[in-house]
Amino acid sequence: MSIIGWGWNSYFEAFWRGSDLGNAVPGRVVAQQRKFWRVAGDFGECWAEASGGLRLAAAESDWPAVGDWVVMELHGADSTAVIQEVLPRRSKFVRKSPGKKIEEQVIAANVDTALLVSGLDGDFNPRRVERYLAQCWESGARPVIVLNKADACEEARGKAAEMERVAIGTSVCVVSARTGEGFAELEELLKPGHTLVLLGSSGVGKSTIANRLLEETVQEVRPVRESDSKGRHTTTTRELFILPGGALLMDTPGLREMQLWDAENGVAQAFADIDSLAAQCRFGDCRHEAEPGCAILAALSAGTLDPGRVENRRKLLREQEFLQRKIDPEARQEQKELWKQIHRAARQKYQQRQRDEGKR
Ligand SMILES: Nc1nc2c(ncn2[C@@H]2O[C@H](COP(=O)(O)OP(=O)(O)O)[C@@H](O)[C@H]2O)c(=O)[nH]1
Ligand SMILES: [Mg+2]
Ligand SMILES: [Zn+2]
Repeated sequence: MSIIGWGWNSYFEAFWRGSDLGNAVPGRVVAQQRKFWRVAGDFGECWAEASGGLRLAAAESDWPAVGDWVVMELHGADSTAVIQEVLPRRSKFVRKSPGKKIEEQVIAANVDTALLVSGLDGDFNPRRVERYLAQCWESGARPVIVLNKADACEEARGKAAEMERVAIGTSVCVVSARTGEGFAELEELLKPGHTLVLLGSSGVGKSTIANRLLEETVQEVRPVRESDSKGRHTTTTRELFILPGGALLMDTPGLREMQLWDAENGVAQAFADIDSLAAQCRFGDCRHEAEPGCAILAALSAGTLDPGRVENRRKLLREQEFLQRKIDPEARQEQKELWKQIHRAARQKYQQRQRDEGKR
């Protein structure tokens, strides 16, 4: 498979041409095992380790993640290849790394569409989906909500309608990975060279969906415990696959917790309906608690706004405030500037290329 088949495009090409890379080759990370990465490219596939320079990189988020495009040097069949550099990411789905450390963890890099999967069984939880949505809007990938196990649920339509109320700006697909119901709608999202990632708790059916889309059994599927409908954590290596139609699909292990990383804009976007209500409150500094003329309180008492949703937004904003006090403000600003520069540079290179091609 060529790098084009693995999703290489003008965005990455722009960074590739711009650097002085000697005889290195590009490759895409398809799996990770501790400090080794499985990389695919024009050369085929091989395992690679990080160069000394990369190993000195301080933050966990600077390490290669599944979906990343890397610059690597091949050293023949007998020795491990070496990853020199991670090319700038076009998008990245992240979370706060679990535990006390205030650190960003990259779950999936260079994703176009994120399939946020829930089960229509015991797992169903719109509040959790709001959390994923916020982080997804922040990531640069487009979210699609997938409700799986329609075959095991009597009131799938009702639950879908409930989820649609949190799905501002995105769509909700009701599917069954067991029967194939609803898959036509999913398959419309699969375009050659596009990368999709399956995200969601353990046991919701991500690997079963992957197997069905792959038209073969590649990912291990384990029964969920009946008592709490939670799956055991079976997917130990994340993997990136090429689907029969040419789209790229990433399966991920179930994320036990999904604490947001810096996602101020993502939270705003996920709750855009509430923000636009807030703009109608009589007082500019309304806290939506007891103030007269509060549009949010009015919507709550009219029953057009879900109190659970308002409470969740408050909770996520509090988490953001806490996090932002903890993240080194200088590092945070640097990161923001870096993203701006990356996107500006990519845009300029792309526009230059368009002009050059116009002249030819
Ligand atoms: N009834 C039903 N069960 C499903 C469906 N999809 C997956 N499952 C079951 O849910 C369990 C967990 O599936 P798995 O794909 O491993 O979930 P993952 O942890 O999200 O990858 C397995 O027992 C699957 O057979 C579905 O559409 N309907
Ligand atoms: Mg799985
Ligand atoms: Zn208000």
